[in-house]
Amino acid sequence: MAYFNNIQQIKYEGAASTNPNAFKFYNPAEKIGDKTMEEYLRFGVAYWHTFVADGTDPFGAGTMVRPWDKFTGMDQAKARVEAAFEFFEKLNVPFFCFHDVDIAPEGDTLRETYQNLDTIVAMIKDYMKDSKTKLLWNTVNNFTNPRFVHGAATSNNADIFAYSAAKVKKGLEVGKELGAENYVFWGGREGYETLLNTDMKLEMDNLGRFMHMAVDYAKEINFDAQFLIEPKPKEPTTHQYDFDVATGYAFLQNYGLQDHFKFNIEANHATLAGHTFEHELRYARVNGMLGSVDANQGDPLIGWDTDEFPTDLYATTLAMYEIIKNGGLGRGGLNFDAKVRRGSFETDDLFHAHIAGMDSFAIGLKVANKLIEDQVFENILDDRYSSYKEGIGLDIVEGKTDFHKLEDYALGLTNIENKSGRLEKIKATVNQYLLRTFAGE
Ligand code: XUL
Ligand code: CO
Repeated sequence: MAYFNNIQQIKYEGAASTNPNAFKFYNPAEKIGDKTMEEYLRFGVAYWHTFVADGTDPFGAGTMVRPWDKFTGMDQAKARVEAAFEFFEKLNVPFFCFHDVDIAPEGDTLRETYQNLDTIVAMIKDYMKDSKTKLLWNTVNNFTNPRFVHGAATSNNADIFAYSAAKVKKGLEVGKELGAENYVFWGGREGYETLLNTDMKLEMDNLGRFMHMAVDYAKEINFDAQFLIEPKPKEPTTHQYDFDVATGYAFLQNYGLQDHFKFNIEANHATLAGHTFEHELRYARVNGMLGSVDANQGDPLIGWDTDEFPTDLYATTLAMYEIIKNGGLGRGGLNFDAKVRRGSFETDDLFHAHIAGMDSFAIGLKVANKLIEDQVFENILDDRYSSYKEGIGLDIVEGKTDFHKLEDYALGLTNIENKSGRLEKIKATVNQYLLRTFAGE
């Protein structure tokens, strides 16, 4: 059965195309530096937003009626798998991602939930045999069901800690079965509302214990996926333990986990934390911790996680700059953790949204590559930090100074000069690159 009858294979038609169902900039085989666009961009479709979400928001019911909604229960889950693989093929995406509950409904007992999962996982495995689309990552949803009201691994209730562990154990087995490249931990309710009833130390210690058990079990079953922590500062809890990359990195180091994890960085989570997307990517990159990306964007006027498809070219350019400087994303990718707006309720919107996101990252990749070829930021930094290349600056970075030596030096200074940071000139240069990269100049 076909679910997207009116959509043909999405192809690259170039910047002048007016076909809404074509790529204007994403040309998978095109070489950018030493890799193809497809190798750099490693796009993934998020199962939950694309095949499960229906546009429900806190004030209104779902607006989206999908072709698979004529079924319910396991029949609907099976229809979603068929639709998903048709969608992946038509869009020509290399990857997809899911939570356990996205692919199969929960049963009345954990055992029944496992059985539902096994049935759908076998079906997905079968479809993957004839598909180029692979599993970028899977995870488990330990936050939606009311049992997770006080958290999962950080719940005050030890039974919930155990239940959460069982679900992650199964998630690791599913990831192995489907050859997942990564396994993601987003601490949905791993945080707290108020300290008035929270033992922060016990909760964080338990989270550390939980992660060690996950690492151990993956080793036991020879599941060699890259483990990723996905930071988010708030929502659903007021204080999430994995607030941002820096906080997550401190947690990993504190519990001796830093060699087993990298980060999955989501743009909208970065902005919720009061950072830019590129700040989080840079923090991870310079610490060797950049693993994968949840590619979306937030609304600057709204203080929650709107998960929009990424279309801000300035942001995609600066993100791709970090990714190229990282030598690519390795086993990671760019997962569209993004949903069509509630008003974009027609099924065609799913294609248009992904095309918009893929084209925006393709533009970002080309512009960032040009900026790097011309060493634009590298030259700016070279000049701006030139005081560390000679004299006292060189002594500082080579570890040849102490406070006595620095005081002697400072006392001898008669005239200190600073140079302009030239921010406006730099921003104008980035704009020039954005506009000229596609003008062929
Ligand atoms: C929630 C979020 C999740 C994770 C996976 O904000 O980003 O969907 O990506 O659990
Ligand atoms: Co995400």
